[in-house]
Parts: sequence; C-alpha cells; structure tokens
Amino acid sequence: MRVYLDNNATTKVDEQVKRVMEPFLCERFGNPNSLHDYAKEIIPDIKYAYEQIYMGFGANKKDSIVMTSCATESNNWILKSVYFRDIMSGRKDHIIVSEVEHPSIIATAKFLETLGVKVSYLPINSEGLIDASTVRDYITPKTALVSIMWVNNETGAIFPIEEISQICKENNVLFHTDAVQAVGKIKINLELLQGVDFLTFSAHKFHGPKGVGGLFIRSGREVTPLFHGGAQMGGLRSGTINVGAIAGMGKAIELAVDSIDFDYPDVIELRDQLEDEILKIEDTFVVTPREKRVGSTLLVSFRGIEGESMLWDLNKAGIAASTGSACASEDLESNPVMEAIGAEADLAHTAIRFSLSRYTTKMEIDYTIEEVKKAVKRLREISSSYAYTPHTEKK
Ligand code: C6P
Repeated sequence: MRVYLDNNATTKVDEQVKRVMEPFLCERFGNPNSLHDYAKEIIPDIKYAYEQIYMGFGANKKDSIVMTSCATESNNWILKSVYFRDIMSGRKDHIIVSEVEHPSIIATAKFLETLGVKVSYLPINSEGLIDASTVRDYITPKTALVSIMWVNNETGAIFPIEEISQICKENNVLFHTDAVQAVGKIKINLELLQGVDFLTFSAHKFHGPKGVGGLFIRSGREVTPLFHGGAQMGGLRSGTINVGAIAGMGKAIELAVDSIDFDYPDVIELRDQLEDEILKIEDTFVVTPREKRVGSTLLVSFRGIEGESMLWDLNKAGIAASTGSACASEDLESNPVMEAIGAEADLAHTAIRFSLSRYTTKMEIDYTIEEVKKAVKRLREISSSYAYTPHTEKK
C-alpha cells in the first residue's frame, strides 16, 4: 500500500484542475498580450480564473492579486519591497516576523539584516502559539512591516491573524500574512480583514499545479515592481503569464474553498483518529492543542527515535511523511519549531509531521497506525537512548 501523508509539502493535482489546464499546453497556447485571435480567445479564461481567485480570498476587485511562481517568490517580494520603499529612504528601520516563519521569510529577513534592517523575531509559547498582544510590545514608531504566517506548516498551529492585523492597523504598520497552509482549511475573507495588507499563497498546497502562486496587495498599498519589463501584471511582475497554471489555480481554489464544508470534516476525523492512536503509544508528544491547529496536520515526537529513522521505516512500508518542512528535511537538524518551543533536544530530533488531504482514506490511516506502532517498537528496541520495556502501549 502507498500512503501520502506529506500534503503540507505539496499536494497532488486534482483531476478537475488537470482537465482545466491541459488545453493551454498544445492547443490554446497563445500569448495573451498578442493582438491576434490566439490571444483574444484565451482572455476570457484568464478573467474567469482571476474571478475564481478573488472569490476564493473574498477580495475586492479594487485590490490587486499578482500571480507569482510560488510562495517563496511572494514572500521575498513583499519583504524586499518594504525595504526598497520604506526602509532605504530612512523613514523606517524595523520589521517583525515570527521566529517560526517559513525559511522564505526568515532567510529574507536575515538578508535584510545584512543591509542594516532591524528585525524582531516574535517568540512562540510552549504550545507553539503566538499571543497577539506581544506584537504590540515589539512595534516601534519605526516599524515598517509585521509578517506573521496564518498557519504554521510544521505544527498546523493557527495564529491569531485577525487580532494581529488589527493591532498593526491601529499602529499604522503594514501587515503581511503567509497564508500558504491556510487555504482550503480556513475560510478567508479579505474584505472582512481590512488589517491584512498583503497575503501570500501557493497553488501546489491546495491541489493546484506547482510553479504558480500569488501575492494579494490591498488597494492603496504600494509595492516595488518585482520584475521590470513588459507591462504584464500591471507592470508589477513583467513576463509572459503562465495561462494554464493560472487557470488551474483558479479551479483549484474554487475546489479548495468548497472542500472546507464538504471534505474537511472527514479530514479532521481521520487526523484525530491517527493522533488518538499514536498518543496511546508511550512517550509520544504533541505540543499544540488540537483545537488550535488546522485539522489536517499532526506533528508528533516519539521519544528515543530519530525522526529520520522513523521516516525510513515508514517509507519502506510505503508511507510518505516528513520530519517537518520539506525545505529543511535534508539537513538532519532538529525540528526548528520544536526548538523554538524550547523542547528538550531529544524530542526536537524525534518529531514527525503527518499531513492529510481530502484524498486521505480511512484505510490509509488504519494502515499507517499499524505501521507506526511496528516502527516505534522496532526502533526503540535498537535505540541506545531509549530504555525499552516490552509495554510500549499506554495503559
Ligand atoms: N512549505 C513544507 O514542507 P513554495 O514552495 O515556495 O510555493 O512554498 C513555500 C512555503 C511558504 N510558506 C509556507 C508556510 C510553506 O509551508 C511553504 C512550503 C513546504 O512545509 C515546503 S518547505
């Protein structure tokens, strides 16, 4: 059996999305900026995809949504744009990010530090959560931007974006949220969240294609163009647009939003079953309370078991999980969120992330539970750091 439980890393493209995209490869391949019919014929498809995307985020037509190649691009863009517009001029000198942002925010913030920008890394608490009021303590008159992710990709923790964005608005500070892991799990209505100035998303996290994402820019907020060139995307990101990918992303977001009501309750049930059964195994720990996480994610530590060894055993059984963010999974370092929480070193090294999707089945979860139990037993028996007793099951 093959089981894919690494949906926070990427998801499979929905068949309906694939069907929407296919004609744009060989048949409807025109450049939308050309003046002939090959171009004109695809304009309605692009407009329709934009409508689907605006609808998916509850965005107003006055706002801009610029399609990018991925969330990494959107995140780099917004931080660097704030540097160019507000910090280089000397008006501002400071940004705030959480200490558990994705590397595309943290590495960009570190780069900006080399240019003289002051960066505050907002701490998370022992449950992996952010207290919105701490944001107020970090804001100074020279703060240009606060960037806090909506949902953490490692733990699934939901951060209080509404409150944080409100605090930023009250203090006249721009607010950006990386919503990559929120789409399809939380209903997003940007008309109701006026404190959110910028928002990042990426299609491959919600059963859309890889290589396409976007940046929401609220009406009235200025950004520095990312690519100068032709005037595509309102001159903000020049370059021939990827029509098929954008059409696919439009369909994918429509399906993702629908799935919150239709499929998501089943995903939560399956994740809870997996979590309940794993937590019956002795010396297993989950840091963020279930009700404060999205329903698809489980980050669990198995004392005495190196995360990589566990992944190896699971992979042999056909199960794909991860030790955390896919971007960091090759460096064998301990899980950064577990470290930020202040977890003991042996627990930080033992975290495994299971992330489900609307395609995950009960049979797959039953199978995973059995294979996890087998792996824990085998690995603890050979572990030098774990005193194995034959009773690994909690009473
Ligand atoms: N997180 C994970 O395994 P791209 O691939 O650039 O579209 O997405 C980057 C990204 C940005 N923000 C968040 C919150 C993310 O989760 C990701 C991707 C994957 O957790 C791969 S590192």
